[in-house]
Amino acid sequence: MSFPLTDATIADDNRPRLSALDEDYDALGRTLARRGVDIEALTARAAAFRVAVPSWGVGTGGTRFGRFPGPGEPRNVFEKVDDCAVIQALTRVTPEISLHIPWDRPDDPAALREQATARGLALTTVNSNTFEDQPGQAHSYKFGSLTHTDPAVRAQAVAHNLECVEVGQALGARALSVWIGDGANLPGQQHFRKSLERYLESLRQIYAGLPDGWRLFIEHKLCEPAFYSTVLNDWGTSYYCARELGDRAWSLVDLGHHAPNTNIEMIVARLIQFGKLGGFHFNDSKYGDDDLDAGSIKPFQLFLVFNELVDAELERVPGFEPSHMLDQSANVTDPIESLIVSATELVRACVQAHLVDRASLWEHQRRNDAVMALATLKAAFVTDVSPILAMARRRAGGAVAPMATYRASGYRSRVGAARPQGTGRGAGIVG
Ligand code: PSV
Ligand code: MN
Repeated sequence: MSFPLTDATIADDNRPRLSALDEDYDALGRTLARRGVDIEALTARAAAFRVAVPSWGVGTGGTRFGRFPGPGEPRNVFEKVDDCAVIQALTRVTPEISLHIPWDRPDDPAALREQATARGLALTTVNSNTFEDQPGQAHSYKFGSLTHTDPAVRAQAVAHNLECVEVGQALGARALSVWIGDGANLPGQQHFRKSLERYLESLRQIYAGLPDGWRLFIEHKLCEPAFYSTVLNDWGTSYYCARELGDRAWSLVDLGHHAPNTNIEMIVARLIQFGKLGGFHFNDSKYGDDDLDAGSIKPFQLFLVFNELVDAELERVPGFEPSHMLDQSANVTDPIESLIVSATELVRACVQAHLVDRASLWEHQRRNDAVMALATLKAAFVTDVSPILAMARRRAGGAVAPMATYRASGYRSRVGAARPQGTGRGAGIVG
């Protein structure tokens, strides 16, 4: 199937929207100038924003009650790369993919890398999977993987992670992301301290196998699939482990992995301050690890997270270089559309955070003027920066109106016809 979203087709679709965009952009530029803000600097920041798309996000996700795949689900990693390329062609902020092994284990890594490169994409992070059993594996992960009581199971899980690194090297990746489902379902099932010791012992072996220039991300999660306790349950434990492991180990914050109402922006600030914020899995949630589109439920929280990130960026905090990744599951939407929306919402939050008048904010903080401090944040948050996002995309060759251009391209119905289903495994997160 030929790739329908070329620079030329996107430019054609942009054309009738350009004069309105110019008008809106100029009007916003004048408004911002009155606030002492240079719109061009914000547009440049929007254009420089990057977030990696999860290979597993382009398939329909599911819950334990079922999965309802849509037409044209990618049947293999090559088709996933094609779908990711559509998101990048339209948004121009997603030139990276994070992969999940074994879901995406390529028979021919060189061919996969070549295809990604041809589409202008890089395969930057590999995620290991010891949270489910694979056909033919010697030991089960039912009672844990890297922290299992049986050393043979731990050795198998360590070996899998090292294999992920090997595959990642062939693909040009530079980071291994480790999330384990290990934990307990009932009080008394697991010895808290011993299981964490086993976690560290296993991770030290993985850390020792990291190639030069690689980073190790460890991802905490308070529950699920273990519903009483998990081994790497929170950011404090993650920070402790990352510090124990060494300079190349970092904490990864998945927004959905916290109890409802947790102050995630403060966790982000703490990890920045302690020099261990490695990156994010962005998504949104109402109740648990809902994996909803970024910014769909708590856009103000997303803005506040970016407020911390931008604050650190502007202050040039040493070693501050967090990886942005999406990790979401589309159950009822076209996954490509959801990922486009999420990527856009991240850029929006980033640009809005750059609009915060920091000198005023600090002054209000110094004077303990809580009302004005919040008002300063809100002034940035309520500014509609859509023309900046659209202008940044247009100048980079992307779509002024990505969703409209995507729908007009007919991509979904084309892949629906070109990818008969029924073979291979589904592409989305399993329920
Ligand atoms: C676990 O809930 C998680 O957030 C981890 O990042 C996994 O790798 C991913 O979801 C996919 O299931
Ligand atoms: Mn995650």
